[in-house]
Amino acid sequence: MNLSQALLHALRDHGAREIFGIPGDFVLAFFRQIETTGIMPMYTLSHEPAVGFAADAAARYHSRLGVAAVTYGAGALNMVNAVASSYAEKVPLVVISGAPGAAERTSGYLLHHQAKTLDSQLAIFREITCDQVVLDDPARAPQDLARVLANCLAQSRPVYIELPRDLVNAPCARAPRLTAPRVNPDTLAACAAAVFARLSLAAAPVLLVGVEIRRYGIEKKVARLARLLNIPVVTTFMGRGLLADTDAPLLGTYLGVAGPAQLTAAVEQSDALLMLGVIVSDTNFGISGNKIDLQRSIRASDGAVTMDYQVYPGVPLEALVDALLERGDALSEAALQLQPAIYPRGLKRDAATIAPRDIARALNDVLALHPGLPLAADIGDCLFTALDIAHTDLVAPGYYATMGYGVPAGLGLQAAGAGRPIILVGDGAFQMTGWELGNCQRYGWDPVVIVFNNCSWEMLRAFEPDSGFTDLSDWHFADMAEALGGRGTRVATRAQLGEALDAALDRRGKFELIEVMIPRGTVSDTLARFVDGVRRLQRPAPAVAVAAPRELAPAL
Ligand code: TPW
Ligand code: MG
Repeated sequence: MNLSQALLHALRDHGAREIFGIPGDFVLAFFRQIETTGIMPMYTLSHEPAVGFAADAAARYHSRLGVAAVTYGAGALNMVNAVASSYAEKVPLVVISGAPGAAERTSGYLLHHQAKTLDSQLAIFREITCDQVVLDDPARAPQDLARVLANCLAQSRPVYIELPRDLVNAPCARAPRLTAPRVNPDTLAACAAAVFARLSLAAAPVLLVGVEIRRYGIEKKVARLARLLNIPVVTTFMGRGLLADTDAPLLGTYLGVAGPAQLTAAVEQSDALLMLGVIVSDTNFGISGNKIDLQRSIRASDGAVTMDYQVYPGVPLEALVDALLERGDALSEAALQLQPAIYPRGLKRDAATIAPRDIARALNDVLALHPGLPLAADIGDCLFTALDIAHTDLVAPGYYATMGYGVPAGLGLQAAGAGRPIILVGDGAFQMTGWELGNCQRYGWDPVVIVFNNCSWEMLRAFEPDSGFTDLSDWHFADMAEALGGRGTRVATRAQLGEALDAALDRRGKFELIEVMIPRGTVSDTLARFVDGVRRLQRPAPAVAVAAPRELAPAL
């Protein structure tokens, strides 16, 4: 086999099932190999940020490698923000970039797409990936590929693979699969015993779950553990959508002062908060009014467990969960009796204007009829609205918070076989990547896209109410749908919204764009509480009270 086939087989052997990309001359020969070998299907999009977002969403949904293939310089550097987002949110994304061949490197010319030096791109990607390889030696390539892909999966972070274009067809052996390092059984046993002891001494243990439980494919095990221990489960903001199709005793999502008071109190007052796979970010914890004492929590993430000023290194999340399940011990204390969140249904189909909470109600009606539809959300009030939608799979940039994610992520979900997605996106974010919907016609994708059109960067207006710079004009997005191969409907009343959703879900084969007109200043209840909470936390604290540290105040 040749080097590009070795690469494609290695990707497949490590779990990848599709490639997203945009070609360019430095990567043409590789794209030809992708097409002729048929080892995996390839989907091309229009702009590299979307390639990264689509591959990221496919990886998140299936807990497997996502692959983004681009050309050198103009292509790869266009994808930096998407890869940074995957790095921050722990997504195993493989970036493959074409590159100049050896003879070109020494030609004496500056090469097109070259920024500073020929290795500037590698240096930039070093900062936002957990491992890198330049495949400039076909003899070493199999081992290097095995290492890089194993690290991508083990650390659940992006990796960077550079493929010089003169070596695409060079003979190369198949890459091996490395075996995972053994977990030290003594460390694991001591750790599991300590965690269990700590939980059994607690009066009010709570299990807080984060995205790592999805990344490592252990949601079912975590649900079993929660039932065995009989402790209530809460997701972080970033972890919204986790455990959606399990019977874990799920209460809802922790959002500090912006969340339901009872749930916030349960998390903040817990004397044993077991945090499994949680990213300790400002969006997850910055709006904690009664700041959680992280030192008193039990944290398992990034391959280690930390509690009571002790660190148990080399204990992956799954190993800890397995060990606790194997003990098979339940906690003796009765579990906290808390009500799970209730998600309102029954859209009022009248002539009133539409508020974000009406969209949540309408989508809860849809999900009751079509359970399991996955959601892809952008950042903006659409993501806060998603918190009022019943638990279902959700991909969203809840921590890194990049705009432009929603539409391409939805396309990535459908390409990867997740079913027909519902995409939630604001008008500002839609201006960034909405055009990507034009690619649906080529592949038969038919997402339902809900554009929250408030003619505004409303989330910013919420923080800066008197600003003029947050005004956007009315772009009439529904009118563009047909030209892009879809169907568009613009709605301004609740009755129209209900009808448009019914019709969109009845039809298949083309994307459906529902442009929901929302009066400026009308935001979801959660965003209103969030803004209010951030304002309160940012006010100087009275001398005796303990305030959230400045760096934890969210700035989306
Ligand atoms: C790539 C900063 C965060 S939220 C927001 C901006 C500009 C406004 C979003 O407007 P939209 O939604 O989509 O109309 P809504 O509900 O607020 O009206 N550039 C990038 N990412 C981020 N997060 C920003 C800027 C931002
Ligand atoms: Mg907007």
